[in-house]
Amino acid sequence: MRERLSVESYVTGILAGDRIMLSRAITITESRLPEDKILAQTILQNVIPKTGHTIRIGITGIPGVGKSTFIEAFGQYLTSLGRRVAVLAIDPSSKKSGGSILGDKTRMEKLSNHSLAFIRPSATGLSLGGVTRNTRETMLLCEAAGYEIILVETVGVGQSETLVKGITDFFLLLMLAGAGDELQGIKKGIMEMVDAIAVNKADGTNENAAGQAVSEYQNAVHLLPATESGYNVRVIPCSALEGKGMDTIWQMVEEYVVVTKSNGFFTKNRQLQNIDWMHDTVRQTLEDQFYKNTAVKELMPDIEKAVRKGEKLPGQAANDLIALYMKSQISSLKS
Ligand SMILES: Nc1nc2c(ncn2[C@@H]2O[C@H](COP(=O)(O)OP(=O)(O)OP(=O)(O)O)[C@@H](O)[C@H]2O)c(=O)[nH]1
Ligand SMILES: [Mg+2]
Repeated sequence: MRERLSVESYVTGILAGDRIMLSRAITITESRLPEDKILAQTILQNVIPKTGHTIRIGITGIPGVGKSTFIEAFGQYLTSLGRRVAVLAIDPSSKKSGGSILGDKTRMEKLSNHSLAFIRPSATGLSLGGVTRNTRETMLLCEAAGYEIILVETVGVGQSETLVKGITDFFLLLMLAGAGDELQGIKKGIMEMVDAIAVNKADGTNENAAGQAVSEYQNAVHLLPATESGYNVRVIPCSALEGKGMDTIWQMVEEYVVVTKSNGFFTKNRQLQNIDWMHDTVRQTLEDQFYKNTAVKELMPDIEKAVRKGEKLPGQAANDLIALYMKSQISSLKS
């Protein structure tokens, strides 16, 4: 294990915008060692006052739609305005591949070398819940280090969209012209979750088709119920490859912030996200403790066997395990 520094060293380093200290602190939040968990919480506690004055943007869309290319282009646009940008990924599928954003660093070559940008590949080998917690903590550390715009790419399909939606302020869906609506998540209700839609690859011979798609999605968006945020979802074309539309998208984000800060939604949404974070942590912690419990681990093979054979109902088996866990907790308190 790498040697750990004092809490002060990390905190001072992060607040001074030291990228190495930031990276090392993120690594500590990713660690599963109990002493690292305590250290990570202490670091976070100390930097919390410096976080939050930021905009968190989630970016989603089917594989190949151009999310990474978009982040490279959008990130460069933002840094050209002098803004500091951090890029993170939610990647529950990275167990095998080792994190696809890592490979993406080549796709984000210019951005990753920019002094105003910080790109962090997602941790590997974590559970879905672990990835979310990690991204939340990484986000706060980046904010404390002075990154004012956080871009979160969803990697992998399914639950990651909901997870990213649950930790960001503004949710952008990238789409393609003529790729089949069902495939792109219209049926999955993603359109109801988004704050803006950008039809990507609006360049070359694809430009007309993209324009057509923009009108179609505009019509589709009008049919959706009014948004809770009070901001009207807009649909625009863009080309991540050519860097087109980046200014319009940033303008939309800024408008969104103005609207939702004045009607109170921005703050309310973040408050709810924090409540969710707390509940997630409770669930996660209890689950971890339960499965690490020695008595539970000892009984597990037998009880699984009984369930497999149909000798015990799953619910009953679960209750037995929980009762055993509680009993061992009580006796450990007494001793
Ligand atoms: N013509 C054109 N090609 C693009 C554009 N944006 C991305 N591409 C290309 O589309 C391919 C996929 O782009 P990525 O940025 O890797 O897409 P992604 O959504 O991050 O993909 P995953 O991370 O695998 O889900 C690459 O070959 C890009 O060069 C664009 O605006 N126009
Ligand atoms: Mg990508």
